[in-house]
Formats: sequence, C-alpha cells, structure tokens
Amino acid sequence: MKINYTSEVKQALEQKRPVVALESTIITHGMPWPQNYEMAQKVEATVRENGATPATIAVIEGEIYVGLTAETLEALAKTQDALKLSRADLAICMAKGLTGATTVAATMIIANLAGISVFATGGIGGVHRGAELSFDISADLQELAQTPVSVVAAGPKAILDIPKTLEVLETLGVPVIAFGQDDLPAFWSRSSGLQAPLRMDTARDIARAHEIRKTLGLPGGQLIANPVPLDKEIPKDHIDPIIQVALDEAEKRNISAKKVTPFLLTRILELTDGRSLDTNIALVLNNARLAAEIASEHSMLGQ
Ligand code: PSU
Ligand code: MN
Repeated sequence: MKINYTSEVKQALEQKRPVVALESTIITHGMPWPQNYEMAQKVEATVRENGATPATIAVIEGEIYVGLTAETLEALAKTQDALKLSRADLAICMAKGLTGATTVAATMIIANLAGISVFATGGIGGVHRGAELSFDISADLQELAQTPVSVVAAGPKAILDIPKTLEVLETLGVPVIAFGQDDLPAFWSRSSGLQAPLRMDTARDIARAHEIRKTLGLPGGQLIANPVPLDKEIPKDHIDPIIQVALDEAEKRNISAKKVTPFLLTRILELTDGRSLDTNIALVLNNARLAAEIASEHSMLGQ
C-alpha cells in the first residue's frame, strides 16, 4: 500500500519519535471556512508545542496522505465536494481516484497502517437519538472495537444518545476512560451527568494500558474522554434545548445517514451565534495537547 508521508512524519516514525494522527472530516464537514483551516493549523501547532509530530490524514485524488503540507491542508479546507470517508468508503474513494476526508473510523484505519497509536479529534460518532427506529449507529464504535488506536476526544457528541453509546461501547469491549474526573464529558460540556465507566489521571497510564491490551491479545483501541477547558464549556442545561431544536429540524427535513452529524453541528453553530464553534475549537486543541503527551509516553515505553 502506497502511503504519502510528509518528510516530517516519515522521519518521526523512522526515529520512533511521538506522532499524533489527526482526522480531516472535522475540517471538511465539521466546521466552516476559514475557521476550519485556522483550527487545523492551530491543532498541528499545539501537537508540535507539546513535543510530537502532527499527521493529518486524508485521501487526495485516490492516494492516502499521512501528514499534509500547508498548501494541501488549505486546499482541502476550501473543498466543497470532498467525500466523507468511513470504513465502508475508503477503498471505493481510492479506486475512483477521488478526494475524501477521513472520519474517526477511517483515520484510525490509516493511522494503524502507518504505525501511529494515538489520534486526537473533537468528538466521536456514536448511537444517534432515536436509533431504535433509525438504526443510526456510527461506524466509529465498531472501529474502536477492532483497530488498536487510542482516540482522544471530548466524549461522545452531545447530539447523540450518550447512555446507548456507552452501552454499545461496553458490549464491544472498548474502554471508555474519562481523563482526570469521574464524570463522562459530553463534548461542549464537561459533564454528561453520567459517570464514566473508567477513569485515568496520567498520560503514562493511558499509554501503558494501550500496550498491555496488545500484550493481552485484545484487538481494538481506547476512547479517552477529555473534558473541554472550563472557560470554554457550554453547560449542559444551556446546550440541551438548542440541541433539541436542531434535532427537531433534522427530523422535519428528513436529514439522514452521513448528513445528520454535519447538519446538526452547523445548526447548533448558528443557534449559538458561533459559541459552539469556539468551544469545538478549544476542545480539539485541548485533546491535541493530551494526545501529544500520550504519544510521548508511547515513545518512552519504546513503542
Ligand atoms: N468531531 C467533531 N466534528 C466532526 C466529527 C467529529 O468535532 O465533524 C466527525 C468525525 O469525523 C466523526 C464523524 O467520525 O463526525 C461521525 O459521523 P457519523 O456520525 O456520520 O458517523
Ligand atoms: Mn450515521
């Protein structure tokens, strides 16, 4: 499999220095231009400031890229028609020579191929509200069950059914680890009102647990739920009614499948006058910081 690496990422991997994978759907489908490009650059800078090399992952004209140049990143951020690639779409996009942004699931697959153990994003996909009728459960959950990458997110997105998402992750044997607190964070809010199944307080323990899972022969990764910084959080009772308005609209307009998450994120941004975007950016940067620390611990463990 041909993978295009930036020289920076290639060198870091060869020298077993810390590398953090970053997804691209958050750029193309999660935020508007130009904030998406500014966010992507800031995330890469944050990873570097914290001692690791950033590797933003995407498919450009049918080829896999692990690490993007500033020009490619800018072009991708401006693209209107990039595909949203999950596990099911990756090979088809490549066979057709098309350009696509990778979701959490597809980014994990490529990170693993490239030998990268740690990945930072905003929020993962999960079980959608009303899934008992729509059957809408993100492929991100299955991926966490089978691909050995630790994903640092701010918890499942609050637009989801969080209790059901936790149940599915438990069934799939995925460790859901709150970082530094007992409560499970819920993306824009520091707490979902639910206790997280597991808690860890140091990057070192997270890296060690990842390696121990491998030694035990357990497939799959870990979900690290890192709470958004306090000064940027939107408390649960403030965001919940706004989410409800967006969900009602999505239902009325028959938004389904891949379009649901981008539609809800865009509507919530509008309904909060941009505050949700501010919070989204802050939490991604916070996750990039923790992911860089975890990646550094992996390097020290000699992995
Ligand atoms: N986190 C964000 N913004 C996003 C996403 C995550 O802050 O846009 C994307 C991720 O790529 C995730 C995807 O994998 O949404 C989930 O989409 P779906 O619910 O359709 O599986
Ligand atoms: Mn879905």
